Amino acid sequence: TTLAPAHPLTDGRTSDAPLVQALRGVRPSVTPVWFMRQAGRSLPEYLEVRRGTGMLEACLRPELAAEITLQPVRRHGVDAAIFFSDIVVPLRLAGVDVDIAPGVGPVMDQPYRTAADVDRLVSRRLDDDALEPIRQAVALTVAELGSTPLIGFGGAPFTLAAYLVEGRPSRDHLAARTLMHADPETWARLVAWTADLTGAFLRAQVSAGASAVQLFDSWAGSLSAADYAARVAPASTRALSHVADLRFGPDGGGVPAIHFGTGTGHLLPLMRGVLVDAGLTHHAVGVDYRTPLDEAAALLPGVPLQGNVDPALLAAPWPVLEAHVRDVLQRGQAAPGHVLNLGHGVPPETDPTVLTRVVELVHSP
Ligand code: 1CP
Repeated sequence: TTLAPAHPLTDGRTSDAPLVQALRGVRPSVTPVWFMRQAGRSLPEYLEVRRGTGMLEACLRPELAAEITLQPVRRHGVDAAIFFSDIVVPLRLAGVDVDIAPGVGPVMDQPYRTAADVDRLVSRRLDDDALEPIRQAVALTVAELGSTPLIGFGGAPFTLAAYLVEGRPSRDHLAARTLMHADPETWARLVAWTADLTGAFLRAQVSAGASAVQLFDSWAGSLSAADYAARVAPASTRALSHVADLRFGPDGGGVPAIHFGTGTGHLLPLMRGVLVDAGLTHHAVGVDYRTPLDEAAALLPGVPLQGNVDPALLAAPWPVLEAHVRDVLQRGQAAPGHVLNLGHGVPPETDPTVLTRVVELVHSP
């Protein structure tokens, strides 16, 4: 499917943007930088527009979602916008009773743990029509962004399944990891279903104008490499396959993709394999702060990397943070392309002027 000429990767708006170049393995003149969770509670302008509106409700109001997506781009001058939404939005659009509780995160009406629970869940379908607010929000955002690319995203099947099986945020995802072994067949049906849901969510964002995608497998680090390879990677490949046939521009390249998790030092080659198996040739692996980028580059020869400033250092004195950012930039030279980011999301109490200063440093080191 070659996308309409109006797509930003096709009409030239974002095809040479530093982020897109870095994800293609080319070193742009400046290192691109954006921050996971750059929208949200660190910004007073976010708290202002969110007042009185629930998280999921905000995600489903296109003008509001577009405005929140644009706020950190205007303020910090980052090289990419990340779509304001949540990994559980497609669950809600498929009719699952999920809410995002303030200060907690995604909470289900019940944990989905037995074969019967999973049967009921996977009988739900996500109608293409239900994705209309997502497409509208993306289109409104992209119309304002000009040459700054929008990154679309989705939750990886394991991370989504962890919330569904646990019913709420958990530390070690014990119930999910138990189900994977106690009833592998039910597990496989669950992650195939979450893969298709995230795949449809990603496809809606890319077809409406997103110039890259990021698959968040935030909790994959709790898995052994053997479990990840056997029980999770095939579903993640399935999720990303939903966007692999979308082609852009004269060279007909696929959408650039980033695969991110935390605590995944032992999984990096497998996570890269998911991108390759999905057929996404332009890609990067996201690395959290535990694995230095030069070590990640040695594990992933020839692969662009994203990361990995330690979010804890955002609250340290500037000279400490500055030295750390310079060290990350230096180690990032070991990869063919580097997108500077945090090792995980912006902590809500972060002083936003510090983020702006990091962007300035990365652009003029
Ligand atoms: O009311 C609020 O402000 C709620 C806080 C909030 C926000 C701003 C949540 C609840 N989600 C979001 C937006 C969000 N979620 C974004 C878009 C904006 C941006 O990055 O600037 C993205 C990419 C996500 C993705 C997301 N949601 C992930 C993957 C990224 C990560 O942080 O690992 C995960 C795990 C979630 C679940 C979730 N949603 C919200 C919370 C607090 C959580 C985590 C809960 C937990 O600890 O398990």
